[in-house]
Amino acid sequence: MNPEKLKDKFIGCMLGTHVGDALGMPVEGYDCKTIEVKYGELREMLDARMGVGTYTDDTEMMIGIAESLVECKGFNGRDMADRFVKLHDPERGYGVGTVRALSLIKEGIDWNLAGERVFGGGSFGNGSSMRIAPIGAFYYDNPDDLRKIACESSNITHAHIFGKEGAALQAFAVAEAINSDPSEELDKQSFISDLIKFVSVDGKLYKAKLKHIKELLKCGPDKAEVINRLGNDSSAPNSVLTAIYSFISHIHDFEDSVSYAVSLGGDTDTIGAMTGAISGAYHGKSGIPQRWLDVLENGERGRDYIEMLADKLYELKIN
Ligand code: AR6
Ligand code: MG
Repeated sequence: MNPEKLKDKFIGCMLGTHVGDALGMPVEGYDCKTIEVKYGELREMLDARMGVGTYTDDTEMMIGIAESLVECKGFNGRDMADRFVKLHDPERGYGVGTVRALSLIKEGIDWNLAGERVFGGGSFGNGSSMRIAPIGAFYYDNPDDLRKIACESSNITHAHIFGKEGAALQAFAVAEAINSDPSEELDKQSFISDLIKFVSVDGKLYKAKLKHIKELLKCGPDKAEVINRLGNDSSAPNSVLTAIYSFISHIHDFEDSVSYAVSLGGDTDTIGAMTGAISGAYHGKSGIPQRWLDVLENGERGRDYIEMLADKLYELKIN
């Protein structure tokens, strides 16, 4: 692939996470109908919580993953866990399971053992899938390593098999989007078939829902049908597939895909973030609307910092 295009895609999946997170955050927890009545199609960043364009735990934890990969020149679980703890800002709205895992790590429990203690056997929340974009990018050309590292990174906070499988599938969707050329017509059915092949024997639920996506693509369903079949809550099995569908059903336009994802309601910041990661990996930063990039928070660890991290990750990958 053309190096400039590849770099654009590395940056796109990480800024895409930030954009989707920031677009979805103000309507988190709203249902689909309420969003439609209040905002119609949500295409502008609203002012809420910490301000217009600010991110939540999704992007904060993604920054932790990217920093760790760059600093350690690859995966280092101890370092990644410590970064999650160091970056944790309670104002950003973390899930209860993740807060529990991070406090166990802070207390000195081994980084590889804390996750299992959450919810007695591990969380299957979408918290380890929402942050995974840098792993999808860094291992975009090696599905075996991608699966292994996605699962190990998930294990820090989300040790349940559905948590790990969700993280691996979301990372693989990012990787496949990087590998696809947006100037050529994408075969949507075979894109989903490749994801089905990637899912492990433990991920039957994910395989079944990917098959639903194949059917939904044929009939152009209404939003209620999509929510009913794929879900829109904060568990990984009820949100990763929703993001994949939002991307693939609006493949030609980054803005359409993320706006659609958020319009489904429920866990809007995270479904927006995961859709933004895949769509940003496909179209690159150049496919993200400038008016959205312009309003992203840009402090010490904001938009420019995320782009710089993506750039470093790309340099590490190609050298
Ligand atoms: N048993 C029962 N419920 C579970 C289990 C389980 N083993 N695992 C997860 N849940 P959590 P996250 C449910 O708390 O994944 C933020 O707003 C349970 O209802 O581990 O980091 C982000 O932006 C639990 O509260 O946190 C995302 O939107 C929920 O899944 C979201 O939270 C989430 O799992 C990510 O949360
Ligand atoms: Mg969030």
